Amino acid sequence: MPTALVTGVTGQDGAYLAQLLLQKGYRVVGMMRRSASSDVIGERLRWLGILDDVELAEGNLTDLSSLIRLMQTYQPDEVYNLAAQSFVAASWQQPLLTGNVTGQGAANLLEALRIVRPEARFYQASSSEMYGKIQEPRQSERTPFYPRSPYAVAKLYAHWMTVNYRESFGLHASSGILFNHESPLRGIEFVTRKVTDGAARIKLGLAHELSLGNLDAKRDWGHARDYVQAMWLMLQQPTPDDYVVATGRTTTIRDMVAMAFGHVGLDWQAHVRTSASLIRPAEVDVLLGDPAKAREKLGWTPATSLEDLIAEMVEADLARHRAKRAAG
Ligand code: NDP
Ligand code: GDR
Repeated sequence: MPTALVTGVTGQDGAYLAQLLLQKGYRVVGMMRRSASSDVIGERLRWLGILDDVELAEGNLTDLSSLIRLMQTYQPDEVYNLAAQSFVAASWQQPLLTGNVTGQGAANLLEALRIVRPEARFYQASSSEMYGKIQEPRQSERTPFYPRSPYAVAKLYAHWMTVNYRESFGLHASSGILFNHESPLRGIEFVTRKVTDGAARIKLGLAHELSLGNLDAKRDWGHARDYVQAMWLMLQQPTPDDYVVATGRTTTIRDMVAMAFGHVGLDWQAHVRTSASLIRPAEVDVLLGDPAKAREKLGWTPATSLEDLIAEMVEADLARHRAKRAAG
């Protein structure tokens, strides 16, 4: 039974990846940071019904010794680095922490791997945010990067460290440049979930309006459940490489909002207002990925349309609020 070590296992992707790896017969060790609220940690794993199947082990990307200890204890065959301060907007409020966790943290993990477990295969969660100020209308593995936030700058460092450790030390280290992917397990601060939760609350009479920022930005959105498959496929290849993972379709925030509100029969314009406080200091205006390489080399294609994704998220939020209401 192969062993996988997943950092960020309590996050959206960590939960779906753990589920996929368990289905494939892996022993899954999930790294989580210590929290004073340990009773609520693992909610996403519980939602997927796999909390008891994942071995949770404490560690922190900023603490190299904890990473070395995890490598020594579990001797993983595959290491997936999903942990990060992942909210772009927060990265302007906490730029140094974002650099320490999202950037340096990945380097710490690569070091632990190189020192203790160089034969293990490594996945780095790179991001389409690295493209930032767009240089080409469709972004592929060959498109130049131009990061537009402290988060994206940190991700770029982690990305190049992954490439560098592959080239310097011959590690089987791959980087997935993933475009936005969402699900009912998406954090509530990200725009899709904020919108599906808002639409559900307004539909149920729990709220009247929703404040959003820039409605003109465009994103290439897919389903997290589909995207974790690509992560796993990358580590099954004989040689490590970098891959764009995207749907190849881009949609404005405005049209996504209309989709979510339309799903519950509401006119979004009657409920959504824009707030200057939610506009970012620098914006990534449009992202549109070209997943041709992932399709050709990994045989990966996205299975879920944006319409189905948004419908699934709205339904999950309706169900959550109804359950809360029923529980009093
Ligand atoms: P989430 O924000 O849902 O999860 C982030 C995870 O990182 C959480 O488990 C969090 O733990 C953990 N974490 C944060 N800081 C530390 C730390 N110092 N040490 C250990 N763990 C820590 O992100 P997603 O699941 O959406 O994304 C997974 C990865 O993919 C991230 O690296 C993200 O930047 C990247 N990415 C995501 C995309 C997306 O669209 N979702 C697209 C491209 C890249 P806790 O629960 O304690 O907060
Ligand atoms: P993003 O996702 O920054 O692309 O990063 P997010 O959902 O936060 O923003 C997407 C776009 O929506 C606009 N927007 C708003 N965003 C939020 N969060 N809240 C709002 O009220 C709002 N109104 C408009 C934003 O300005 C932006 O243009 C996500 C994260 O998962 C990263 O970790 C990951 O690397 C990238 O996707 C790919």
